[in-house]
Amino acid sequence: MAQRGTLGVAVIGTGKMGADHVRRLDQVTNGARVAAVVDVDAERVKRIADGIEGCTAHTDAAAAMASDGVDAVLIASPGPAHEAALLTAFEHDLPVLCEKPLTPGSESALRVLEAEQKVGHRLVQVGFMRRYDTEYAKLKALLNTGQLGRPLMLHNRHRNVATPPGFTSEMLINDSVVHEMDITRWLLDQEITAVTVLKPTPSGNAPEGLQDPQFVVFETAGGAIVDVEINVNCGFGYQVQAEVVCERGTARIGDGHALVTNQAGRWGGTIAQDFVERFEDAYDRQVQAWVDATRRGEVTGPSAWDGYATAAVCEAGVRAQNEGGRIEVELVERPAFYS
Ligand code: NAD
Ligand code: ISE
Repeated sequence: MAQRGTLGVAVIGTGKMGADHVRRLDQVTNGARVAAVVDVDAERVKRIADGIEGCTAHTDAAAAMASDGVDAVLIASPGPAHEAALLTAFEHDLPVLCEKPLTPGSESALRVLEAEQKVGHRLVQVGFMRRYDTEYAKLKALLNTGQLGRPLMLHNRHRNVATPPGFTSEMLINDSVVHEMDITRWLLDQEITAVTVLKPTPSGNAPEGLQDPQFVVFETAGGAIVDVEINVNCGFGYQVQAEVVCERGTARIGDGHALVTNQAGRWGGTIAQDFVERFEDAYDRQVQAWVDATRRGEVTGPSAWDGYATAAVCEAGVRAQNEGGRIEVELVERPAFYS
């Protein structure tokens, strides 16, 4: 299909991620412009709009989506606000890039799936941006060749420097491990069937009452075992690492060896300090791929089904965290619409 003109994007939510996406769409991405910005914080949204030619400021997402020049929507508001914004976008038949989570629970995610199916064609890409990270993409391509054989195990480490105020033990699953849920399903091309959460004595770095770190184990439909160290007050840096152990070999990413220095009797490098730095390239590639596909009239990338499936795994994960033991994931049958 022929490329359409410059894509006018409404960005909903202009906090840490939203402001970064506004900058990206304005300065990095080809073929797009920020047509409107939305935030419940009126001063913040006006300040951001004022910096971009032709961009309008709104405190109401519906008004922004109805405004002139808006062809697509990027949702970067907090998870609980996603469902309403998605349903409004569907009313206007607007393609959407929705930051993870699609919605914070499987019931609300199912409502989104039903609404998208009623529109009759796909509109949603979910912001599981790790799929666009160069290293993860290489790992996926290698697994797809089959040369390593069947994946048996996947080890993941997910470390953050420190948690923001209000970060809860459930958020280690819902906000952080949700990325490993998506990457496991994508790399192994299998659904996750059960979750177990083990809880070491909390780190002295963790705020009072926060169960951090946690050790999460997934079982998959094909019999692979996946573990995740989630450790969000490690203090030293932002690290995301993965090692797949297959029948005929292993493959590992995320060691951060892009630049190694030798100096004064020591060797080493630096560690990224947050996701915006570690995954800058992945966010850029994700948004460019979304803009390109949208201008071609296509929807690609992680779908609303991926958003629903991860929400269901999150629910099992939070139950495993609270109740202990192994909790099976409950998934509805995948509609043909998402095959
Ligand atoms: P944030 O708190 O920094 O920003 C959220 C912004 O949304 C705030 O400015 C707030 O005023 C605004 N807001 C709140 N309710 C709104 C509503 N109903 N309509 C419009 N604006 C509203 O949060 P954040 O860290 O930027 O996270 C935003 C989203 O991005 C979340 O879904 C989060 O899970 C996701 N996220 C993704 C990644 C990633 O690596 N992909 C990283 C961080 C956050
Ligand atoms: C945050 O919401 C993200 O999505 C980051 O990618 C993740 O590393 C972090 O733990 C989450 O809180």
